[in-house]
Amino acid sequence: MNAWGAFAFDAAGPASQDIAQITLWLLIGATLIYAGVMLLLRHALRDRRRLRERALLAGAGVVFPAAVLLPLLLYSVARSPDLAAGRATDPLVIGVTARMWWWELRYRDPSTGRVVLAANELNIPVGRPVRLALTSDDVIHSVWVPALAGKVDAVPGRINHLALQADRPGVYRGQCAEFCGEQHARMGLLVIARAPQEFDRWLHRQGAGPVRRDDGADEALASQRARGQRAFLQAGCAACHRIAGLADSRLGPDLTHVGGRLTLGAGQLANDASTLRRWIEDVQALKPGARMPSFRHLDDATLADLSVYLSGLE
Ligand code: HEC
Ligand SMILES: [Cu+2]
Repeated sequence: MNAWGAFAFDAAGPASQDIAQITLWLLIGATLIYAGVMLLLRHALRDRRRLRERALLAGAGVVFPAAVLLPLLLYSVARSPDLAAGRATDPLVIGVTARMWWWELRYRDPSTGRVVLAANELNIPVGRPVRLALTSDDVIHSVWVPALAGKVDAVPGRINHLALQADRPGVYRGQCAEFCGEQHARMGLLVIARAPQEFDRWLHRQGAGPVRRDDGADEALASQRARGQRAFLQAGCAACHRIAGLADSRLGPDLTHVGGRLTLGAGQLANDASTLRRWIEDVQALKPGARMPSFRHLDDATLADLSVYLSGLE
């Protein structure tokens, strides 16, 4: 997990570079202020002389704010507008709806015009400006991907924008940055920056139905998957989840391509058949309070069928 970029000063895109620069200048300003205060303190302690009132008034009231605070204020105000909306005229717009405690993502596939749903892992093309259109379905959340951009709130009933761009391929760790309840700390967001053609292929694949992993002629596996699919419907998973062509609820993350994600539970667990099984069996132990019940009453065989079926959806 440490390979994920998550450090604000290791900026991987223009917005985070802007922020790193602003931070640097504010830090230099703050250091100057600190040094000035320490000099004054020394002066007061060592020489035991009081500053003359006039000097203090002129210095602290006029010279200091004009020379230090005003430039810093103007500088940071002048650079801020670009950060929210971005400079790009034709960004890739991605809808992001924050939920307790995961993210629903909406793309539009330009080749078909269709809306493509995804969850928790924000795939973007390298080098292209992206604009997130952020909202929330319950309480206020906030998106922060330190290596790529600043922080913007997701507020119910509003759409806020956040410009973000990755100049290097990679996986960047993001996080909900506004306290939103019990599992706020486990509301991660991964940004996966891919080469443009690879991104186009990814988007196209997400828009299509689930693709079963090619297992050749493994009939035992194929029938286990078929049992898993039936169990999905029988156990009531379809009440909350969408799998294209099978189930259509959006109370929980879209599972049409869940097997292709790196993680489960909004960045919490590496995704494989065994973590999937643990998740289904006892999500309340892994992410207490999550808006999904544990399925401890299912027998071992059913849990295995379900997890093999789901991890095969890529
Ligand atoms: C009452 C609604 C509800 C039901 C029923 C439900 N889930 Fe969920 N499920 C959710 C929610 C909400 C989440 C997101 C939890 C979180 O990360 O905070 C989730 C997350 C998941 C995830 C992780 C997805 C990801 O990308 O992180 C999987 C896998 C999953 N559910 C499978 C199932 C299966 C299999 C069943 C049936 C046995 C099921 N769910 C039944 C609501 C539900
Ligand atoms: Cu939160």
